[in-house]
Amino acid sequence: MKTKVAIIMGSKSDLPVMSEAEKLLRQFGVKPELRVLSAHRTPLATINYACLAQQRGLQVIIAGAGGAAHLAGVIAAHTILPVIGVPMETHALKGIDSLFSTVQMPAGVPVAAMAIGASGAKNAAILAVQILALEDKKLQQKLRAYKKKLAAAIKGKK
Ligand code: RP5
Repeated sequence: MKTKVAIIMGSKSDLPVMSEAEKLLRQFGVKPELRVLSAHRTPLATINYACLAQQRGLQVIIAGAGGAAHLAGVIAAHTILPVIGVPMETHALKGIDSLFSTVQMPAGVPVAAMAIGASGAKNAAILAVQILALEDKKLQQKLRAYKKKLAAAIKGKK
């Protein structure tokens, strides 16, 4: 089966957080491809990847980056695929820098910005599954089951 979801990240140091997205996607039976691509360190490779993504069969791109986090925006500038941005927590500004860089896209080039860090990575995976589920009844069932599990889990908490 063709890979439909990509998880890209600005540095290998983002992997511990972005692997949360991978784990969750795999729970839904979606196997993503992972790439380390940087908007400022490997700009040409990043643009090339974004330009070819759709013709390679990808349907959603999740992009995680920290600091001046322009990765998701640069990817979104070069593809018509939906791009989900995950702001990494940072040492200097606790991820506020990443959040603002990811969320404040000027009109015309949207990035679906998630929460900072692991919560954002997990939500990015669920949103990607929701996008794929528009045309996939099995994924719709899995999403319903997932929501039921979430509801059951809070009852178990004190
Ligand atoms: C960003 O700079 C990356 O996405 C990462 O979050 C941050 C720090 O990168 P390293 O210095 O750890 O490679 O481009």
